[in-house]
Amino acid sequence: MALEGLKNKILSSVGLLKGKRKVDEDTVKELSRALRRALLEADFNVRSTKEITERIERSLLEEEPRPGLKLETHAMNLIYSELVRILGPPRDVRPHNETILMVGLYGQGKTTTTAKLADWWRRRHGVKVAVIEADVHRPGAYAQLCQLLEGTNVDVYGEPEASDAVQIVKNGLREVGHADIVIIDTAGRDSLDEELREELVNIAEIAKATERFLVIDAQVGQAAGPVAQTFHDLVGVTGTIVTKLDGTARGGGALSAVATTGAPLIFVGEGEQVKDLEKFESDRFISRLLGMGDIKGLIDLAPGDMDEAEAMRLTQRLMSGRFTLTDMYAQMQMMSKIGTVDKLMSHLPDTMFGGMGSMSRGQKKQMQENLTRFQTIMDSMTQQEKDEPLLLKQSRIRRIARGSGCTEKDVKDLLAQWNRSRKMMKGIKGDRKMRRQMQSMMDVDGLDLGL
Ligand SMILES: Nc1nc2c(ncn2[C@@H]2O[C@H](COP(=O)(O)OP(=O)(O)OP(=O)(O)O)[C@@H](O)[C@H]2O)c(=O)[nH]1
Ligand SMILES: [Mg+2]
Repeated sequence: MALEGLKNKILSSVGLLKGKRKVDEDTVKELSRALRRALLEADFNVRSTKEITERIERSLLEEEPRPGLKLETHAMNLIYSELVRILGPPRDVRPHNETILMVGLYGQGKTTTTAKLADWWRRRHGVKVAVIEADVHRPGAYAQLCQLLEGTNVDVYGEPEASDAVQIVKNGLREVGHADIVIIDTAGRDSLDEELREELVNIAEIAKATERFLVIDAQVGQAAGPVAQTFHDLVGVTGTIVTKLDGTARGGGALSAVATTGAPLIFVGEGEQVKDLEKFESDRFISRLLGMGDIKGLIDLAPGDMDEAEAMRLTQRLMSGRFTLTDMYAQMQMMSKIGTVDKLMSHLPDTMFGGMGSMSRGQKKQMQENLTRFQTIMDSMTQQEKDEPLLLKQSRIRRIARGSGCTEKDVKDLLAQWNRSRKMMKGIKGDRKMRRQMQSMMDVDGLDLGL
């Protein structure tokens, strides 16, 4: 995957500083060359690549790292800041007088994102939102949009039997054009299809769209740059939305798209549900991209009844090597409340938990099921038993199994998992590389876990 490639190459360029106490010009030049290659290969355009690498070179040579900070971490932080800078601060879209045209290739998530955006503005700003379904090529597009927006108070305009998209947009604007925000969903297109291109250009002209959002699947990778260019040439893209960031891909393509069009990332899609939309924040995105993990994101994902301090306390405890069943319970509770394991994993550094980030779908589903069962079992335990699981003898195991409606084997499985997790946590504590990674992650986020 393009993005994995980018991350690994950035890491290996930074690796050139390994073991060094002072920067020297030759190493910095070499690092800069490696970085330049990595960015170009990831479809960054030449101009922004040059800018990024020159600035990093200069900072490395001129800035002293903070005392105690390894040169590698220092360089990583510089790269991180540069990438954040290139992606720019988030841009706000006014919640009134906007007509937004959604464009993108087949199956990228245009229709889903149209519904997500409509619902987002409706909920967040309480304004009147309408959507127009102008996709006459995908069967059932109108029904799909209606279904996604059921019960949201968003007006949906469509003519499922009609075949002239431009006419639909005209009619639609007449019917629902008075809304504060009008979003127009268009047909997915292939860059080679002349007829669809013409249709899109005509729609853009009729709609006088104030924004043209390019929807791009996080998995697109290398191809994103040229795709973005094609759409940019057709309609002039003003904003980028990356979808499917909840999957394993981490959105490298988005960077290329943004670098190509200069149209900032505005939202990211993180699931199939209408509510799975997040406003884009460059710092968070880049730290995930670089596999630095995202403690801040993790805290934000934590359920409402768990405040930031509590989430930090738990993280700190997990890192400290003390790890009772109660801790595992809290951790699981947090995980299951947060929602899918997928979502959680994408916020953790890659190497954490032995590379769990690369679990198969089946394994993840299994983990989700285990969580539910383990919670039931732990609900049947006394506090003391949860604090000191080693106390659990056969008779107690039998009692707990009966109390929770599970088998004795289930209870033993839970204890075995605790034992494994405990060892893993100890491992993390003892693993200097892991600790360093946690440390650098904290540096980036400006947090101190006291590791
Ligand atoms: N996991 C995940 N799935 C998504 C996301 N966004 C969209 N999808 C799914 O991707 C598939 C395609 O989404 P659509 O919204 O139909 O895509 P489209 O671009 O409108 O597709 P066409 O109209 O065929 O061009 C659907 O199964 C969606 O549920 C996302 O952020 N995460
Ligand atoms: Mg669609």
